[in-house]
Amino acid sequence: MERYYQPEIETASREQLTAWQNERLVRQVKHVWDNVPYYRKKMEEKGLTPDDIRGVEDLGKLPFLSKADLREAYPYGLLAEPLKNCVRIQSTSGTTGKRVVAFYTQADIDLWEDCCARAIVAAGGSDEDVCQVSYGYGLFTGGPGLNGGSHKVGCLTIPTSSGNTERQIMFIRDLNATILCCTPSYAAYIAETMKEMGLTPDEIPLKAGIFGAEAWSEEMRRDVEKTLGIKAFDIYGLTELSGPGVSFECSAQTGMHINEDHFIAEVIDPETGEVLPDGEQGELVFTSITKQAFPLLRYRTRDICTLSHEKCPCGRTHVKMSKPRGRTDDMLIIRGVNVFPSQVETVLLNLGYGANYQLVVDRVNHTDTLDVLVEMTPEMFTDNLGEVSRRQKQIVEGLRSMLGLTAKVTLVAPKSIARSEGKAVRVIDRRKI
Ligand code: DLL
Repeated sequence: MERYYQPEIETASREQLTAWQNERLVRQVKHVWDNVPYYRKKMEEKGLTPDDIRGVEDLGKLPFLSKADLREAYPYGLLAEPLKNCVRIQSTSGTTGKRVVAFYTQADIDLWEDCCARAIVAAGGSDEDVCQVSYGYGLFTGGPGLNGGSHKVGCLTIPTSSGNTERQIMFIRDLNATILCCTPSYAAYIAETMKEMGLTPDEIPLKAGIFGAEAWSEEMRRDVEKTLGIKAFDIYGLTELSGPGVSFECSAQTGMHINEDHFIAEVIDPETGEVLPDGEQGELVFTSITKQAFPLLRYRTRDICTLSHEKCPCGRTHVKMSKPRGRTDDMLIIRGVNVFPSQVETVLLNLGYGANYQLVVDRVNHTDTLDVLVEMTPEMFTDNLGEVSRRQKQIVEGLRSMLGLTAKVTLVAPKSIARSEGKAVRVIDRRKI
């Protein structure tokens, strides 16, 4: 029997969802117009007033917001509530340029935690469960979001944060954690450490994992499901919209339900801005219709995926997004060919390697080069050069048929690529240095 955290919302009819979206969008546009001069100016430039937006069918008239707008408006330019109404900020890691700082009222935190609670219940969680939150706590939204969701569900929450992997395993075993929340790359690292400690999946009480914050392949899902003896669920979100829980996977594990009572999703052609139909791949754009302090209208995420309104066996009615392949800005263009790290991951896991790899891109004599560093598993580690060369050729072939590109492959010793406790660093692009 499928269980839901908020059944009346999660299984609402399409008519009901549209009615909520119409009413909330109109209210939100007015709230932004009245309180965010930055966005009001953008609307005025398009000759729009709030009266032009009467419902979801008018969404396409509104201007887009991009990361560049967030940088320009930093820190308070997109704030829609007086600071005295705000109770928290969260922030992105900001590897490029200025950080994004998002503001929350107590109501914003509540709706965010509800979204995370929906994800935990969809992964089979209840007040009988022990939920270990091994996402980082602090400015990153992963820890605080799932912590709040776990409380709402009534799970016993273990707020380990990330890092100290042996202690993570000790808590999982001693306190019988049944649900693990962390990035998929950290889940793989925890699984690897358990194996080194001589533990088998049936000696670990976990039954489910809620993994997100970075792109991960279906092959990686199968791998962590096997090595941890769990069912692994994807969860998606971004700081700009609240954090984890914008969408989450259900028992069907075929895409993530977007919480449409709070976020309206569109997929657009990143070049032209044209809205694409279901099934066509493009850039995901979100409009938050219930957030008070930091409401973003038509925010371009740069994440690439497709949408589907097909009926889901779990009974949830909210639209599903496919696993994002990665961001437009993670996409490498190598000798004119588009490459996503997740495609390389698929090839490697299918050949029996773990998810420990790195793409090094450079430019030599005006030509792009791709060197894929691949870690051998301890079982395949050998100093037999013939065997190493056979393996390298096999990977080169696999990459050629997946990417249509010849890459150099370097096999490296087990444990020589740094492990990640948060989001893994998969690409080193020397062309940019
Ligand atoms: O990563 C929020 C989060 C925390 C989501 C924990 C899930 C679990 P940011 O640090 O702002 O927020 O990064 C957001 O990460 O635009 C995507 O590119 C990527 N991302 C997040 N979840 C997924 C996922 C958090 N499930 C950015 N699959 C987003 C692929 C993901 N990419």
